[in-house]
Amino acid sequence: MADPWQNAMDHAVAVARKAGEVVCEALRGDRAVMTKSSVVDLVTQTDQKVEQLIIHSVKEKFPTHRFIGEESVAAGEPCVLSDSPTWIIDPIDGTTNFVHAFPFVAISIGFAINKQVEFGVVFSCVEDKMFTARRGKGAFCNGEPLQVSRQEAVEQAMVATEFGSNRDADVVNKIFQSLRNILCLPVHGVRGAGSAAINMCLVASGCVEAYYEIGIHVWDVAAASLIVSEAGGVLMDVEGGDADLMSRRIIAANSKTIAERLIKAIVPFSVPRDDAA
Ligand code: LIP
Repeated sequence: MADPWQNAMDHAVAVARKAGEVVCEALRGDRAVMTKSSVVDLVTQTDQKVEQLIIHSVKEKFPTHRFIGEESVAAGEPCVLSDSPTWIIDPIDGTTNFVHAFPFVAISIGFAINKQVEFGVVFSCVEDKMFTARRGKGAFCNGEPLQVSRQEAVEQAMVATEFGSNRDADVVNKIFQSLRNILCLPVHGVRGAGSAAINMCLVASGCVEAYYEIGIHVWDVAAASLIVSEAGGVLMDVEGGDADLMSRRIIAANSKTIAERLIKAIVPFSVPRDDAA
């Protein structure tokens, strides 16, 4: 039977590529910076322009579909994941990288029905890497199949994480306690690309065994969550149990063994959910 969402996925890939051209062009010019929830939570006109470009283009083809977009939510739109077909968009994942021309930025487009991600597209535009996954059909980078690492020994693992944009001293202490615990397991190394979506694609590609972060949003991880699971990885909450895309906490790993070992080392802290009223 023909895939009912193939058209939508092809459209997501095409619009992500177009958005990537806009982002790469903007990287060559001036980038005026504005702030959102804190002085280190950055946004630029390019984030807003690219989100509008994607939403307008999708609306023309799929007028009844819904959207959760990072910049639309920042502008006051509700962040609700219903059972209806919903496009979950981060126009620039890695905005701080973008501001500094640190070359890891991605356009992230996830598509969910009945709260389940059906396809995910992450375009790391400076690297020119198009990551895609369709539920049940595998994950790919520029058309090549992806497979997570088979390493099960945490002492030989590479772990990715980020510091996020919360500078509350108690939160920063907990982030450093987790890092200390993980470094002392020990692990081979800790890295961070500056973009949740790219970090998760690194898990899917087998370059790092795991990525975790508390404080991310549904638009950072929706598309990449399917890319990880279709590459054979697992998604969990940082305190164990199933991952919840709206909870703002995630661990994506090559295996349950690695995820559970890291969960024991992570010091959790609470953040308001994306769908908190
Ligand atoms: C970013 C995430 C990153 C996190 C940042 C921010 P944005 O997304 O990709 O993992 O540490 O605080 O949330 O804001 O660039 O789309």
